[in-house]
Amino acid sequence: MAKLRNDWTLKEVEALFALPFNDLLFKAHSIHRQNFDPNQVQVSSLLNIKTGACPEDCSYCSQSSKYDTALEREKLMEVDLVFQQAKEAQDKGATRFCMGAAWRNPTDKSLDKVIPMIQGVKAMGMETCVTLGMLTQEQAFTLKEAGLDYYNHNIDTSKEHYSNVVTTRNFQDRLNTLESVQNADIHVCSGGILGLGENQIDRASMLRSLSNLKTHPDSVPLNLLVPILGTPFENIKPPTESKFIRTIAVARIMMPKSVVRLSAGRTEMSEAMQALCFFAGANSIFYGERLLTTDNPNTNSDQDLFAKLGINQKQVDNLQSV
Ligand code: SAM
Ligand code: DTB
Ligand code: SF4
Repeated sequence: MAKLRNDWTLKEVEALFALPFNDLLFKAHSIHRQNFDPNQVQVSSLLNIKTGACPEDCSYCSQSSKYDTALEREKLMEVDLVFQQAKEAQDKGATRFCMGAAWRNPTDKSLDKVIPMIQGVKAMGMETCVTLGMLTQEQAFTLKEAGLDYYNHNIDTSKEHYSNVVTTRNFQDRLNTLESVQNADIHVCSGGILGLGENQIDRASMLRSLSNLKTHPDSVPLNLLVPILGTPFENIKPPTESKFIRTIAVARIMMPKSVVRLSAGRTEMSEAMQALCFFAGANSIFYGERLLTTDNPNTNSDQDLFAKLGINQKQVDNLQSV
């Protein structure tokens, strides 16, 4: 089995993107089969535990306070409501529950309120994930102690394109948090968004940054921008389907053991498009009617799609003990 690589050059990544579509998909699918059950998909459900009024200016986001997006702000959710939502997600078949907060970073006080949520969801037998913004090293250790399985923190786009998307933090800030999470031995979930006005080199550069981390992220979500009215990117032209599928295939080749998640944007994707994404190496989805603030396909249609494709859902394994 080939060694995991952390030394991809941009030229090499660009060469993968430049392969004829069928050659690229064949290569990605072959690697996928060597590392995973090709008919198994992991499903995670999302819950926004704190909505809106975020001080960051991410040009794609409904929750930034800088844009008028018609989203009602809400304070941190009560823990019982979180458990109720987690239970519903579990009953529908989700094995991981990911809680997101519209924060630039959590204060220590707010982190204290998230910890019982993590512990309670874990006690239900689900894998836990949170996405709370930038963390200090100390906070990452605290989350590890609480038993957190995954921390989601996306690099979103290339280092080169980053300042066209967000100006209130920089690319290195994202890498610093990822390093703190890795130091704390929490599984890293990090990926990006396609459709932020980036070009092919940006997509290559973004994947290169992910694959050249100290260790590959355990999970790599690839989102298609969900356009949000009122944000600077409300009318941006989406990438073509083949560009999106190619990005999944290249991620699969570069990070052969990482779980690649076909993330936001599935409501706009046909069944055939999603099937091709699975063929190209995607083996996880967000499952449930809601992402954070926008819609996702309903669970019945996802179950229907899984049945048509003969896909089975991955069960929880190796839950870290609290
Ligand atoms: N505030 C924290 C942060 O930004 O890290 C956590 C929540 S934030 C909403 C989580 C991720 O959702 C972002 O990093 C981005 O990749 C993704 N996201 C946000 N809005 C999106 C949109 N409209 N379309 C696709 N992905 C989006
Ligand atoms: C990720 O990569 N995508 C999810 C999750 N990680 C937190 C979020 C998608 C958000 C889509 C827009 C919304 O619902 O607000
Ligand atoms: Fe805030 Fe996260 Fe949205 Fe950026 S992506 S505005 S940090 S909630």
